[in-house]
Amino acid sequence: MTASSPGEVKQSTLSAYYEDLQAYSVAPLWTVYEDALVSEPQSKAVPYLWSWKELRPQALRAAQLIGTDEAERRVLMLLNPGLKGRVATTNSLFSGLQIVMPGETARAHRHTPAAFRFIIDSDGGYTTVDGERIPMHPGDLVLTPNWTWHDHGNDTGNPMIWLDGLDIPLVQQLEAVFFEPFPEDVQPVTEPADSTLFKYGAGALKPAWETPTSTHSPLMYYPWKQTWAALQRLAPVAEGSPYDGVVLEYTNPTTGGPAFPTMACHIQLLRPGESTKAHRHTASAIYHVVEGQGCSVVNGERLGWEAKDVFCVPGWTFHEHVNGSATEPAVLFSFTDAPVLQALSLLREQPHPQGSQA
Ligand code: 1HN
Repeated sequence: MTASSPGEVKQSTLSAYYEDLQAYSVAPLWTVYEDALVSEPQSKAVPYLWSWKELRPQALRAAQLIGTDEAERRVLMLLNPGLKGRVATTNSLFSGLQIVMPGETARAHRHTPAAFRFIIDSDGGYTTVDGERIPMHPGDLVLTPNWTWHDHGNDTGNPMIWLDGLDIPLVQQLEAVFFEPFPEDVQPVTEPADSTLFKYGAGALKPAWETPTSTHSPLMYYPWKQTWAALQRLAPVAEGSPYDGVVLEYTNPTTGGPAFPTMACHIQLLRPGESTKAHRHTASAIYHVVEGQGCSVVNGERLGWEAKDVFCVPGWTFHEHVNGSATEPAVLFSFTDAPVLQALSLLREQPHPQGSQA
């Protein structure tokens, strides 16, 4: 038998001590200190792209297999491969593809996670939000903020598919999820058509007789017609952002701030042949390709995209965008958790030291 060295004796004494501590629900900080206080964020989420060509048939298949009478929401969740076991597309954001077939409704409910729909395929159909029936055409953005009643319906002859965006991973982490079904399947329509659009969607003009007090946008509907017109007007004349091209934020018209206290939504146009510089920020982002083709380089990885694909950029990962066409624009819709980080003084941004990734 060989005698234990002083080092070995110390190790086994420490191990025994650490084991004893477990009985008190206590652990030594010094063994995990470097894991807790990293020099900079290292997201477990990975850059990833979900292909529309692959997923559209799977959404249609879901519609054959299960009805909206059985599934509260028929959504294909876009789950980040780096976040196994979580309902999350990035650490704090969720996205999914929802399908509603002709004649179907998705019953009314409300929840504390905030949500929006960005419409991909539809001939119409609607979401009713707190009594207002909002139309859903491709490119439209419809908000269903924290605790607003919402149900969806397809009164057209063709399937509707849209991108759902929610802050549910964040709200879950905060243990603040509440959910309530509406007493009936469909909520009554009590508001005139386009009521929030007429009140709050008139550009620089807003009602002077009242000030909405909610922390989210009082405007529930951002029609594609207006979004597209704004991009078209600006693209030929604007300088744009070095990182995002001609990028516009969907704002809360009463504050000029983000649409939700937890999520900001943007639309950006990359002009023909445009490629952006690379930067990174602590906010994570999910992108949907409205039109065009190209690629984004995320953490050195090339994500090639075409119309209707979805991809994610985890927080603090360098990213840049390339329009792959020399003649056509590329248009990306995106959402981030920047408002949360901003509110907590945790939003940091850094340009890539070389301008772009090799
Ligand atoms: C939800 O309630 C909807 O209301 C969509 O349409 C997607 C994803 C996770 C949890 C709840 C909806 C959802 C969701």
